[in-house]
Amino acid sequence: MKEQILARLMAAYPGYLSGSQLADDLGVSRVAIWKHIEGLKEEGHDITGISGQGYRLQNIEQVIQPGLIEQNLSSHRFGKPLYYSSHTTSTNLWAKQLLATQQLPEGSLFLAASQSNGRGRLGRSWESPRGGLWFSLVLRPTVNLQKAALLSLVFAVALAQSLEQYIKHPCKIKWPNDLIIDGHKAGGILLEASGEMDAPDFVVAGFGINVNIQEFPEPIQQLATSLALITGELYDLNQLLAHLVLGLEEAYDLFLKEGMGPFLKLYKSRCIHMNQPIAINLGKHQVVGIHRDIDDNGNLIIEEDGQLVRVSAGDVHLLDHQEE
Ligand code: BT5
Repeated sequence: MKEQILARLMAAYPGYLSGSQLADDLGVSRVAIWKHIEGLKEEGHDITGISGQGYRLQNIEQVIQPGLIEQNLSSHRFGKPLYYSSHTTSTNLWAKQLLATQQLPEGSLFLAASQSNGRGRLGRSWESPRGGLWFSLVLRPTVNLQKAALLSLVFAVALAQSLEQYIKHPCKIKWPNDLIIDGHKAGGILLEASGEMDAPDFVVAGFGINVNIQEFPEPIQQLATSLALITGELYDLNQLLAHLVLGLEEAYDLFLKEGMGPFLKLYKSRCIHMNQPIAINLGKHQVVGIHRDIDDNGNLIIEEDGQLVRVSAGDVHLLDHQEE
Protein backbone atom coordinates (compact mmCIF):
# COMPACT_ATOMS: atom_id res chain seq x y z
CA MET A 1 0.00 0.00 0.00
CA LYS A 2 2.82 2.41 0.92
CA GLU A 3 4.47 1.83 -2.46
CA GLN A 4 1.16 2.55 -4.22
CA ILE A 5 0.74 5.81 -2.29
CA LEU A 6 4.31 6.77 -3.12
CA ALA A 7 3.77 6.05 -6.81
CA ARG A 8 0.67 8.25 -6.85
CA LEU A 9 2.43 11.10 -5.04
CA MET A 10 5.26 10.88 -7.56
CA ALA A 11 2.84 10.97 -10.47
CA ALA A 12 1.16 14.05 -8.95
CA TYR A 13 4.49 15.81 -8.33
CA PRO A 14 4.91 18.81 -8.01
CA GLY A 15 1.20 18.99 -7.21
CA TYR A 16 -0.70 17.89 -4.12
CA LEU A 17 -2.97 14.86 -3.75
CA SER A 18 -5.80 14.99 -1.26
CA GLY A 19 -6.23 12.29 1.37
CA SER A 20 -9.76 11.61 0.19
CA GLN A 21 -8.68 11.14 -3.42
CA LEU A 22 -5.96 8.71 -2.34
CA ALA A 23 -8.48 6.89 -0.14
CA ASP A 24 -11.00 6.60 -3.02
CA ASP A 25 -8.34 5.48 -5.51
CA LEU A 26 -6.96 2.80 -3.25
CA GLY A 27 -10.25 1.75 -1.65
CA VAL A 28 -9.23 2.42 1.96
CA SER A 29 -10.18 4.98 4.62
CA ARG A 30 -8.55 8.40 4.96
CA VAL A 31 -7.26 7.33 8.36
CA ALA A 32 -5.52 4.37 6.73
CA ILE A 33 -3.95 6.74 4.19
CA TRP A 34 -2.78 9.01 7.00
CA LYS A 35 -1.19 6.03 8.80
CA HIS A 36 0.64 4.91 5.68
CA ILE A 37 1.85 8.47 5.05
CA GLU A 38 3.23 8.54 8.61
CA GLY A 39 4.94 5.21 7.88
CA LEU A 40 6.49 6.63 4.72
CA LYS A 41 7.75 9.64 6.66
CA GLU A 42 9.31 7.32 9.25
CA GLU A 43 11.13 5.54 6.42
CA GLY A 44 12.65 8.90 5.54
CA HIS A 45 10.36 10.20 2.81
CA ASP A 46 9.90 13.93 2.89
CA ILE A 47 6.11 14.42 2.61
CA THR A 48 4.29 17.58 3.56
CA GLY A 49 0.59 17.75 4.32
CA ILE A 50 -1.37 20.98 3.98
CA SER A 51 -4.97 21.05 5.09
CA GLY A 52 -7.31 21.75 2.20
CA GLN A 53 -4.69 20.70 -0.38
CA GLY A 54 -3.45 17.28 0.67
CA TYR A 55 -0.07 15.60 0.55
CA ARG A 56 2.96 16.49 -1.51
CA LEU A 57 6.28 14.74 -1.95
CA GLN A 58 9.38 16.89 -1.51
CA ASN A 59 12.85 16.13 -2.83
CA ILE A 60 11.56 13.73 -5.45
CA GLU A 61 15.08 13.14 -6.77
CA GLN A 62 15.81 11.26 -3.58
CA VAL A 63 13.16 8.67 -4.35
CA ILE A 64 14.39 5.69 -6.32
CA GLN A 65 12.21 5.12 -9.37
CA PRO A 66 13.07 1.78 -10.98
CA GLY A 67 11.20 2.65 -14.19
CA LEU A 68 13.35 5.73 -14.70
CA ILE A 69 16.55 3.77 -14.09
CA GLU A 70 15.50 1.09 -16.58
CA GLN A 71 14.85 3.83 -19.13
CA ASN A 72 18.27 5.40 -18.56
CA LEU A 73 20.02 2.05 -18.93
CA SER A 74 17.86 0.68 -21.73
CA SER A 75 20.61 0.48 -24.35
CA HIS A 76 23.13 -1.22 -22.05
CA ARG A 77 23.86 -4.73 -20.76
CA PHE A 78 24.28 -3.76 -17.12
CA GLY A 79 21.03 -3.10 -15.29
CA LYS A 80 18.99 -5.85 -16.92
CA PRO A 81 16.98 -7.17 -15.29
CA LEU A 82 16.65 -4.68 -12.45
CA TYR A 83 15.52 -6.01 -9.06
CA TYR A 84 14.44 -3.21 -6.76
CA SER A 85 13.29 -3.23 -3.16
CA SER A 86 12.72 -0.27 -0.86
CA HIS A 87 14.25 -2.35 1.94
CA THR A 88 16.30 -5.53 2.01
CA THR A 89 18.93 -7.20 4.19
CA SER A 90 21.81 -6.83 1.73
CA THR A 91 21.75 -6.56 -2.06
CA ASN A 92 24.76 -8.93 -2.28
CA LEU A 93 22.90 -11.48 -0.18
CA TRP A 94 19.72 -11.02 -2.19
CA ALA A 95 21.60 -11.58 -5.47
CA LYS A 96 23.36 -14.69 -4.12
CA GLN A 97 20.09 -16.12 -2.81
CA LEU A 98 18.52 -15.82 -6.26
CA LEU A 99 21.65 -17.15 -7.94
CA ALA A 100 21.31 -20.30 -5.85
CA THR A 101 18.13 -21.22 -7.70
CA GLN A 102 18.22 -19.23 -10.95
CA GLN A 103 20.61 -18.71 -13.83
CA LEU A 104 20.68 -14.90 -13.76
CA PRO A 105 22.26 -13.17 -16.76
CA GLU A 106 25.38 -11.03 -16.50
CA GLY A 107 24.43 -7.46 -15.72
CA SER A 108 21.50 -8.32 -13.41
CA LEU A 109 21.23 -5.41 -11.00
CA PHE A 110 19.97 -5.57 -7.41
CA LEU A 111 19.14 -2.22 -5.84
CA ALA A 112 17.69 -1.24 -2.46
CA ALA A 113 16.78 2.13 -0.93
CA SER A 114 17.97 0.84 2.45
CA GLN A 115 19.59 -2.29 3.90
CA SER A 116 19.22 -3.74 7.40
CA ASN A 117 22.28 -5.97 7.15
CA GLY A 118 24.59 -4.21 4.68
CA ARG A 119 27.94 -5.97 4.62
CA GLY A 120 31.52 -4.86 4.18
CA ARG A 121 34.62 -6.99 3.69
CA LEU A 122 35.77 -9.54 6.28
CA GLY A 123 32.30 -9.81 7.81
CA ARG A 124 32.15 -6.14 8.74
CA SER A 125 28.88 -4.25 8.61
CA TRP A 126 27.92 -1.45 6.26
CA GLU A 127 25.56 1.35 7.34
CA SER A 128 22.91 1.66 4.65
CA PRO A 129 20.17 4.16 5.51
CA ARG A 130 17.94 5.80 2.90
CA GLY A 131 19.73 8.45 0.87
CA GLY A 132 22.53 6.21 -0.36
CA LEU A 133 22.92 3.96 -3.36
CA TRP A 134 23.23 0.30 -2.35
CA PHE A 135 23.45 -2.01 -5.30
CA SER A 136 24.98 -5.22 -6.64
CA LEU A 137 25.78 -6.47 -10.12
CA VAL A 138 25.92 -10.09 -11.21
CA LEU A 139 28.96 -10.74 -13.40
CA ARG A 140 30.24 -13.78 -15.24
CA PRO A 141 33.83 -12.84 -16.11
CA THR A 142 35.68 -15.21 -18.44
CA VAL A 143 38.91 -15.08 -16.43
CA ASN A 144 40.26 -17.08 -13.50
CA LEU A 145 39.41 -16.18 -9.92
CA GLN A 146 42.73 -14.44 -9.26
CA LYS A 147 42.18 -12.12 -12.24
CA ALA A 148 38.52 -11.62 -11.33
CA ALA A 149 39.62 -10.33 -7.92
CA LEU A 150 41.30 -7.42 -9.74
CA LEU A 151 37.84 -6.20 -10.62
CA SER A 152 37.62 -4.59 -7.20
CA LEU A 153 40.50 -2.27 -8.16
CA VAL A 154 39.09 -1.72 -11.64
CA PHE A 155 35.70 -0.79 -10.20
CA ALA A 156 37.28 1.52 -7.62
CA VAL A 157 38.88 3.46 -10.48
CA ALA A 158 35.62 3.50 -12.45
CA LEU A 159 33.55 4.73 -9.51
CA ALA A 160 36.13 7.35 -8.50
CA GLN A 161 36.19 8.71 -12.05
CA SER A 162 32.40 8.73 -12.39
CA LEU A 163 31.83 10.32 -8.99
CA GLU A 164 34.47 12.97 -9.57
CA GLN A 165 32.92 13.84 -12.91
CA TYR A 166 29.44 13.99 -11.38
CA ILE A 167 30.12 16.09 -8.29
CA LYS A 168 33.11 17.99 -9.71
CA HIS A 169 35.21 17.28 -6.65
CA PRO A 170 38.31 15.05 -6.43
CA CYS A 171 37.66 11.44 -5.47
CA LYS A 172 40.56 9.23 -4.35
CA ILE A 173 41.09 5.59 -3.45
CA LYS A 174 42.41 3.84 -0.36
CA TRP A 175 43.61 0.29 -1.10
CA PRO A 176 41.94 -1.87 -2.02
CA ASN A 177 38.65 -0.16 -2.75
CA ASP A 178 37.60 2.59 -0.38
CA LEU A 179 36.36 5.72 -2.15
CA ILE A 180 37.79 8.69 -0.33
CA ILE A 181 36.65 12.28 -0.64
CA ASP A 182 38.38 14.99 1.39
CA GLY A 183 40.01 12.30 3.52
CA HIS A 184 36.74 10.54 4.42
CA LYS A 185 35.12 7.36 3.17
CA ALA A 186 32.24 8.04 0.76
CA GLY A 187 31.84 4.52 -0.62
CA GLY A 188 33.06 0.95 -0.69
CA ILE A 189 33.00 -2.18 -2.81
CA LEU A 190 32.41 -5.80 -1.82
CA LEU A 191 33.30 -8.47 -4.37
CA GLU A 192 32.08 -12.02 -3.75
CA ALA A 193 32.85 -14.88 -6.13
CA SER A 194 31.70 -18.45 -6.45
CA GLY A 195 32.94 -21.36 -8.54
CA GLU A 196 36.19 -23.08 -9.45
CA MET A 197 39.58 -21.38 -9.07
CA ASP A 198 40.18 -21.37 -12.83
CA ALA A 199 36.61 -20.48 -13.84
CA PRO A 200 34.35 -18.55 -11.50
CA ASP A 201 30.68 -19.32 -11.95
CA PHE A 202 29.67 -15.80 -10.95
CA VAL A 203 30.90 -12.70 -9.21
CA VAL A 204 28.55 -10.49 -7.20
CA ALA A 205 29.97 -6.98 -7.07
CA GLY A 206 28.34 -4.83 -4.38
CA PHE A 207 28.65 -1.07 -4.29
CA GLY A 208 27.76 1.32 -1.49
CA ILE A 209 27.80 5.07 -2.14
CA ASN A 210 26.86 7.63 0.51
CA VAL A 211 24.96 10.09 -1.64
CA ASN A 212 22.46 12.30 0.22
CA ILE A 213 23.09 11.04 3.76
CA GLN A 214 23.27 13.96 6.21
CA GLU A 215 24.40 12.22 9.36
CA PHE A 216 26.22 9.00 10.26
CA PRO A 217 25.97 6.99 13.49
CA GLU A 218 28.63 7.54 16.14
CA PRO A 219 31.08 4.71 15.35
CA ILE A 220 31.69 5.94 11.80
CA GLN A 221 30.94 9.66 12.20
CA GLN A 222 34.61 10.61 12.06
CA LEU A 223 35.55 8.45 9.10
CA ALA A 224 32.51 8.60 6.78
CA THR A 225 31.21 11.30 4.47
CA SER A 226 28.59 11.68 1.76
CA LEU A 227 28.46 13.53 -1.54
CA ALA A 228 25.88 15.90 -0.03
CA LEU A 229 28.05 16.67 3.00
CA ILE A 230 30.99 17.42 0.71
CA THR A 231 29.28 19.69 -1.81
CA GLY A 232 26.16 20.86 0.05
CA GLU A 233 23.99 19.60 -2.82
CA LEU A 234 21.39 16.84 -3.00
CA TYR A 235 21.74 14.43 -5.90
CA ASP A 236 19.20 12.65 -8.07
CA LEU A 237 19.68 9.00 -7.10
CA ASN A 238 18.20 7.73 -10.36
CA GLN A 239 20.45 9.74 -12.61
CA LEU A 240 23.54 9.10 -10.53
CA LEU A 241 22.95 5.35 -10.43
CA ALA A 242 22.65 5.17 -14.22
CA HIS A 243 25.84 7.24 -14.56
CA LEU A 244 27.75 4.92 -12.20
CA VAL A 245 26.47 1.70 -13.77
CA LEU A 246 27.50 2.89 -17.24
CA GLY A 247 30.99 3.68 -15.96
CA LEU A 248 31.20 0.21 -14.39
CA GLU A 249 30.09 -1.48 -17.60
CA GLU A 250 32.66 0.40 -19.67
CA ALA A 251 35.47 -0.42 -17.23
CA TYR A 252 34.42 -4.09 -17.06
CA ASP A 253 34.45 -4.48 -20.84
CA LEU A 254 37.85 -2.78 -21.11
CA PHE A 255 39.27 -4.99 -18.34
CA LEU A 256 38.08 -8.18 -20.08
CA LYS A 257 39.63 -6.99 -23.33
CA GLU A 258 42.90 -5.48 -22.12
CA GLY A 259 43.41 -6.63 -18.54
CA MET A 260 44.74 -4.47 -15.71
CA GLY A 261 47.04 -2.43 -18.00
CA PRO A 262 44.74 0.55 -18.62
CA PHE A 263 43.79 0.77 -14.93
CA LEU A 264 46.99 0.42 -12.94
CA LYS A 265 48.32 3.90 -13.64
CA LEU A 266 44.92 5.45 -13.03
CA TYR A 267 44.61 3.55 -9.77
CA LYS A 268 48.02 4.66 -8.54
CA SER A 269 47.36 8.28 -9.42
CA ARG A 270 44.24 8.23 -7.23
CA CYS A 271 45.67 6.15 -4.39
CA ILE A 272 46.00 8.35 -1.27
CA HIS A 273 48.96 6.49 0.21
CA MET A 274 51.42 6.15 -2.68
CA ASN A 275 54.88 6.88 -1.28
CA GLN A 276 53.41 7.44 2.18
CA PRO A 277 54.23 5.62 5.41
CA ILE A 278 51.62 2.95 6.10
CA ALA A 279 50.98 -0.04 8.34
CA ILE A 280 49.06 -3.21 7.50
CA ASN A 281 48.00 -5.82 10.03
CA LEU A 282 48.47 -9.36 8.77
CA GLY A 283 47.01 -11.33 11.64
CA LYS A 284 50.13 -12.27 13.63
CA HIS A 285 52.42 -9.51 12.44
CA GLN A 286 52.32 -6.02 11.02
CA VAL A 287 54.05 -4.65 7.93
CA VAL A 288 55.17 -1.07 8.46
CA GLY A 289 56.94 0.89 5.75
CA ILE A 290 56.61 3.17 2.75
CA HIS A 291 54.04 2.18 0.15
CA ARG A 292 56.11 2.13 -3.07
CA ASP A 293 54.00 0.50 -5.75
CA ILE A 294 51.13 -1.78 -6.79
CA ASP A 295 51.91 -4.82 -8.95
CA ASP A 296 49.92 -6.34 -11.83
CA ASN A 297 48.12 -8.63 -9.40
CA GLY A 298 46.90 -5.70 -7.34
CA ASN A 299 49.31 -6.39 -4.45
CA LEU A 300 50.80 -3.52 -2.47
CA ILE A 301 54.59 -3.27 -2.58
CA ILE A 302 55.87 -1.85 0.69
CA GLU A 303 59.44 -0.91 1.51
CA GLU A 304 60.06 -2.17 5.03
CA ASP A 305 63.54 -1.79 6.49
CA GLY A 306 65.05 -1.55 3.02
CA GLN A 307 63.25 -4.72 1.78
CA LEU A 308 60.32 -4.79 -0.65
CA VAL A 309 57.38 -6.73 0.82
CA ARG A 310 54.26 -7.71 -1.16
CA VAL A 311 50.89 -7.61 0.59
CA SER A 312 47.74 -9.07 -0.96
CA ALA A 313 45.11 -8.46 1.74
CA GLY A 314 44.44 -6.35 4.80
CA ASP A 315 43.55 -2.82 5.80
CA VAL A 316 45.87 0.09 5.19
CA HIS A 317 46.50 2.44 8.10
CA LEU A 318 48.04 5.72 7.12
CA LEU A 319 50.83 6.87 9.40
CA ASP A 320 51.61 10.53 9.55
CA HIS A 321 49.56 11.17 6.40
CA GLN A 322 49.59 14.61 4.86
CA GLU A 323 46.45 15.38 2.80
CA GLU A 324 47.33 16.91 -0.53
C1 BT5 B 1 33.46 -1.96 2.22
O1 BT5 B 1 33.87 -2.81 3.23
O2 BT5 B 1 33.82 -0.82 2.11
C2 BT5 B 1 32.44 -2.57 1.27
C3 BT5 B 1 31.09 -1.94 1.40
C4 BT5 B 1 30.12 -2.49 0.37
C5 BT5 B 1 28.71 -2.10 0.66
C6 BT5 B 1 27.78 -2.52 -0.45
S1 BT5 B 1 26.20 -1.81 -0.27
C7 BT5 B 1 25.55 -2.83 -1.49
C8 BT5 B 1 26.19 -4.19 -1.30
N1 BT5 B 1 25.42 -4.97 -0.37
C9 BT5 B 1 26.09 -5.22 0.76
O3 BT5 B 1 25.65 -5.84 1.75
N2 BT5 B 1 27.32 -4.66 0.69
C10 BT5 B 1 27.53 -4.01 -0.59
P1 BT5 B 1 35.05 -2.51 4.25
O4 BT5 B 1 36.24 -2.03 3.52
O5 BT5 B 1 35.15 -3.75 5.06
O6 BT5 B 1 34.50 -1.33 5.13
C11 BT5 B 1 33.61 -1.54 6.18
C12 BT5 B 1 33.89 -0.48 7.24
O7 BT5 B 1 33.53 0.81 6.73
C13 BT5 B 1 33.06 -0.66 8.50
O8 BT5 B 1 33.72 -1.50 9.42
C14 BT5 B 1 32.92 0.77 9.02
O9 BT5 B 1 34.08 1.16 9.74
C15 BT5 B 1 32.91 1.60 7.75
N3 BT5 B 1 31.53 1.91 7.29
C16 BT5 B 1 30.38 1.24 7.53
N4 BT5 B 1 29.36 1.82 6.88
C17 BT5 B 1 29.87 2.90 6.23
C18 BT5 B 1 29.30 3.88 5.39
N5 BT5 B 1 28.01 3.91 5.06
N6 BT5 B 1 30.15 4.85 4.91
C19 BT5 B 1 31.46 4.85 5.21
N7 BT5 B 1 32.04 3.93 5.99
C20 BT5 B 1 31.26 2.96 6.50
